[in-house]
Amino acid sequence: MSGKGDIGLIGLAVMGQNLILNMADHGFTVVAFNRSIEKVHAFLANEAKGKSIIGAESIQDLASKLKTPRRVMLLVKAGDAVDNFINQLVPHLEKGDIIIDGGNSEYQDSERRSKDLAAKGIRFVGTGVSGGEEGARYGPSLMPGGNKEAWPFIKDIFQGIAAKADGQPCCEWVGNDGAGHFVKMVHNGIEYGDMQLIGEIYHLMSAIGISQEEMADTFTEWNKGELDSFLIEITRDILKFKDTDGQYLLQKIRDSAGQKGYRKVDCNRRP
Ligand code: 2AM
Repeated sequence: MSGKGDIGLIGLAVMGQNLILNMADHGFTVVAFNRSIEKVHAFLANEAKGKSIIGAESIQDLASKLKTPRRVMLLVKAGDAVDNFINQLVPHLEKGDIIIDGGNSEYQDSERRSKDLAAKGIRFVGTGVSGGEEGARYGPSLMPGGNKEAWPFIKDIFQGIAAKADGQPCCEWVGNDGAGHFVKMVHNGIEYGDMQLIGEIYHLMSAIGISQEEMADTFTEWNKGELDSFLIEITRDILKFKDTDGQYLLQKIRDSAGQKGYRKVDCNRRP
């Protein structure tokens, strides 16, 4: 493909791949790179085939294939991997170029990176991304913050690919330095509070002998009114879901969970 890329994206796990495909669907040319290069080749040969997506063989190659000011987005594991890629990128960037971290970084890390990079003339953006794999592919909620000088250069891409609510993009600049990841943390806190409430309601309903069928009916009703939301909706569907033997699946799932990315999620069926 001729012409330079609008944005580079590093990290071809499912979130990264889906964001790239979403950007390509919205008319942007994306340069893709990953630590294990075979993922770049596999992506180009499959999901990215025929789309405005270019592969890069190295960080230097990625930088050389981008329009300036360069925009490079990271979708890699939070922590050292982000710092490693930033360190590798900086020698190949120029003043005014933009590094965007779209991973689940701690906001204090984003504050540090924003300040360190500003001292080098590089504009840093730390952005919350919400909506999971489906959201990344067809419309995430985006919470960008960091060096505001970067915003005019990324606004079209970000608001273009974001989910729309009543025609408005679910994406606005949220503030300086670590603000994007801070807002994402608060967003997650609200979500986990909501999940806790749903868990306690399920526990209470079970304790007073309400059948699973009646619970599903109650959640169905709740989802039609003021409580209409994704979490109430999926709880309704989970309550209704039956295994191949006709029994409710929920009762067969062990009541324990681990943390994604650190420990395998432990919600296997009971033996
Ligand atoms: P990989 O495919 O080479 O493992 C999610 O795990 C994404 O983060 C993947 O693209 C993965 O690259 C990348 N990643 C995880 N840890 C990394 C590290 N220490 N350095 C670079 N990339 C890393």
